[in-house]
Amino acid sequence: MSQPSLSGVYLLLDEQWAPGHDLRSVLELAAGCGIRLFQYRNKTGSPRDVFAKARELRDVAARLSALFIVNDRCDLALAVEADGVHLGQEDLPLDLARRVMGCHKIIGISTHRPEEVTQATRGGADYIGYGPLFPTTTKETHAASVGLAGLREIRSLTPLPVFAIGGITLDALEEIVGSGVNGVAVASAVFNASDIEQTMRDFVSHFPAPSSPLPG
Ligand code: TZP
Ligand code: MG
Repeated sequence: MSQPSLSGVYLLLDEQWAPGHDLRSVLELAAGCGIRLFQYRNKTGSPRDVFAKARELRDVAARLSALFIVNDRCDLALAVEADGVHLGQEDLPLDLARRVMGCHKIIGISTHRPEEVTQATRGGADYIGYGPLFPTTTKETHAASVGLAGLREIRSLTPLPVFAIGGITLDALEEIVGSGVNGVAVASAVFNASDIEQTMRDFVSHFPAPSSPLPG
């Protein structure tokens, strides 16, 4: 199986955004479609409950050699031995998160304005989420949509992998990829699809396959 990297399709796994789906099965199906990067998001469960669910998903991801990131909480990310944590602008500041996570774990951060992209880059993030790209009903956000022009604008501000997020659909994917982003973080376009397997395959097909590991 191809090596995971910080690019391509980043699937957001949140029970509230995936009614009727078993997230472990979705993760397994997604990995079979070529998705190598997953984030578990749970804003409502108790820490113990979130830990138990994250641990199950992390085990599936590890078996499939996919990267597994936990949203919001460094403690839970470490407790489940995730590959990293994804922070928002209101979560632990990057320098403190790095102190908690150590230098080998991945730290991603959501950004909504060019200044936040620059700050995250200087602060030592490993990747950046940028958005909302387009309006979406999945998450209530007060940030204005950045649009394709906004995505192009920040490309030159950071050498870090950038994932566009928010309202991303297959229709717009060619243009989104053309803006220079490294990947897209998605939920509703996958979970609301009538054929989620085909939709995931279609998403993956817009990105180059990660290069194979060197022999030997
Ligand atoms: N931030 C902005 S939109 C979003 C997050 C975490 C969730 C994903 O949005 P969509 O539109 O369901 O792909
Ligand atoms: Mg957060």
